[in-house]
Amino acid sequence: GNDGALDVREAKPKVAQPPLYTVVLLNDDYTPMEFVVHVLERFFGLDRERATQVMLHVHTRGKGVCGVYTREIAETKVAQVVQYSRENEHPLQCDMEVA
Ligand code: TYC
Repeated sequence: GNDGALDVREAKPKVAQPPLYTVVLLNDDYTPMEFVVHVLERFFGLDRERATQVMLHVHTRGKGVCGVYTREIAETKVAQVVQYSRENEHPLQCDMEVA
């Protein structure tokens, strides 16, 4: 402190970090594996190898991470996956959690 004056020597950057959200897929007994792989490629930009890994993780463990995003992007991804799945008559569930 130098008597309340702005002191660049003590100024630390304080940049607000937006809260992040993990978008997850949930397993079910009916959605075809190939459809889940396609969703992971189409909406989350995964290549086929990584999409297959994530799909198999969800299939065996019940839940898996698609990606981590700010709130508005995560909300959009969830809505897109749910709409696309219903259009194709699959019960696939997608949700978001605070990261
Ligand atoms: N369990 C599904 C099946 O056996 C495959 C599946 C994987 C479904 C991941 C949903 O999020 C999911 N056809």
